[in-house]
Parts: sequence; C-alpha cells; structure tokens
Amino acid sequence: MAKTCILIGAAIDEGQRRPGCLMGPAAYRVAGLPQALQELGHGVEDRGDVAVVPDHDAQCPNPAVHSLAEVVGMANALRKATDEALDAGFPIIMGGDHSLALGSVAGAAAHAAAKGKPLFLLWLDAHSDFHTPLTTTSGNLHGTPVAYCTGRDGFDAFGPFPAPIPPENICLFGIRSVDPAEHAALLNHDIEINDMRVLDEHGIVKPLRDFLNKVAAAGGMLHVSLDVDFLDPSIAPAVGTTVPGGTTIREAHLVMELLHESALVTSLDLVELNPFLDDRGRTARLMVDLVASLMGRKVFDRPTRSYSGA
Ligand code: 5AB
Ligand code: MN
Ligand code: MN
Ligand code: MN
Repeated sequence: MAKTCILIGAAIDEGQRRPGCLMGPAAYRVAGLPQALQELGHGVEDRGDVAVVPDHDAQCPNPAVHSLAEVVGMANALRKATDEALDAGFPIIMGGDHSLALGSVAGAAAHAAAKGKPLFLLWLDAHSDFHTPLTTTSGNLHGTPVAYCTGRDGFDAFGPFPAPIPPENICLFGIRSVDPAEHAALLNHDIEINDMRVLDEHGIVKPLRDFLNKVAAAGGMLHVSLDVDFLDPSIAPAVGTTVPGGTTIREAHLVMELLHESALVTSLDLVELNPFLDDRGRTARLMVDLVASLMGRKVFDRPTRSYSGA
C-alpha cells in the first residue's frame, strides 16, 4: 500500500561528543532516500530540518551530562513534528544522533494515546540506551531514550513522557553493549531483550515475528528506531560508537522485509549516521537500501513459485 512518507530532518550531534551526525539528514537526501521511496510508489513530503530552540533553563543534577539545552530543544521540536506528521502519513526522522528519539518516540506516544492505541517500540541497536540522565557516566544523552520511553525518573528537563510505553511493548534487537547501570535497571523491567546471542541461536525470523504478532494482536502502532551501529561496523563504518559483532547486510534486510510484510510500522527513526566517518557514502546508501526494503522493495514485485517451507 502506498504511503505518504514525511521526511523530517533532525540535525543534532550534541547527544554525544563526536561532531558529524548533524550532517546526517543532508547525507540521506544526497544518498537518494526521497527518490528510493518515490520509485516504490510512495508519496514523499520533505518537511526540511526542524528548527530547534535550545532550552537554557533545562537543568540536570548529574554534572557529567552535557548539551542538555540543545537536546531538550530538539526533543520538544521533534515531539510536535512527529505527532503532526503521523496525522498526515508515515514519518521518517532522519538523524542526527539517537538523542532525537527523546522527541520522536514521545510524539508517536502522544499520537497513539490520542487515537486510543497502544504503542510498541522496536529498538534496532548495538546498545540498550537505557541510561537515565542520572545514571549516565559518559554524559551523552543519546544513551538514554529507551529509559525515557518507559517513564523512568531523571528526565525532569524533558517533561513527563506523554504515555509511558509498558516494558512488555518494547523489544531491543541486536544489542551487544550494555553498561552496568543499564544492566541493573534492565533486570527490573520486563523488556524483551533479543541480544546478538539470542539472534545467533534463533536467527532473525522467529524472535521478530513473535514480537510482530504481539503488536498485531494488540492492534498497536509500531515505532522503529534504527541505529546505524545495529549493523556490523565492517559494512557500516559511518558511526561513532562501533561495536563489532553486529548484523550482516542480509540479516538487516531480512528484518526490514519482515517489517514490511507485517504492515505494522507507523513511524521510523534513522539515527547515528556520521557522514564524516563514511567510506564514499556506503553507509548512507546501505541505510537508504534498508529503508527501501522496509517500504516494500523486493526482488520480485509479485509472488513467484518458490520454496513453500512445507
Ligand atoms: B547509542 C554508552 N552506553 O552511555 C553511553 O549509539 C554508549 O545511541 C551509548 O546507542 C550509545 O555512553 C548510544 C557507553
Ligand atoms: Mn542508540
Ligand atoms: Mn497526532
Ligand atoms: Mn547504538
């Protein structure tokens, strides 16, 4: 089914310390994201990069936390932009580092609550991003959005999360790097954690389908947050936080193809692309190809006679 894709640029790199992610939205445009969506028959509306008003009153008791004013400003702007875009179509938020999800998921949650639907969250990432501003030792707020979505304490500067997502509605997928404070907190939350060990043993299909079946049974909306470091650094070098042992090109496409078949995804973040670290645009192009798979690109455009699995 053709969708109206609403592109929203979130040019922020202050959620971590390495400059460059703010060039992400431009790189997605250069790498042909709008054209790839149009070729699949979707409408595309590029709303440009959101304007950010830093919140200079924002405060946090943890002295390690930096750039709070900018990150809160982006979260406020994106919360509104994502909620509004959901009224008109399928928002694709082009990051920007992962701190942008402090706004995009809040917007999706506000929208879902207004529609009386549960929101589910699929987090494709090497990291669990389950710090709060109080527990982070790096002070990098890109490591906190999942905690905010569950309504954990410590996010006063961001305001209350509109409709906290029940931990059972969250699935972390592909993770392989968890800090001690995140580890301790995750043990107290009933989040589905499909780390790389689980995916090695069971593959991609079964764990993802089971989660998607839960979303479908609940009649839920599904926000997908795709961090470039979900991919193995050998195929996706353009990211500041590389962790070896990530997904392969085919595994990542398979995730996207299953998501497309489910027809459940209602909004998408593309985060952590740092074009300055890329190798002749290959990471940006891979991300565009993955979005194309999610939006329906396949080898054949109609069913073929193939192995039935029976
Ligand atoms: B990303 C780390 N846990 O808090 C921290 O890339 C890394 O959005 C966070 O997943 C990585 O600084 C955040 C060590
Ligand atoms: Mn992340
Ligand atoms: Mn809305
Ligand atoms: Mn990550």
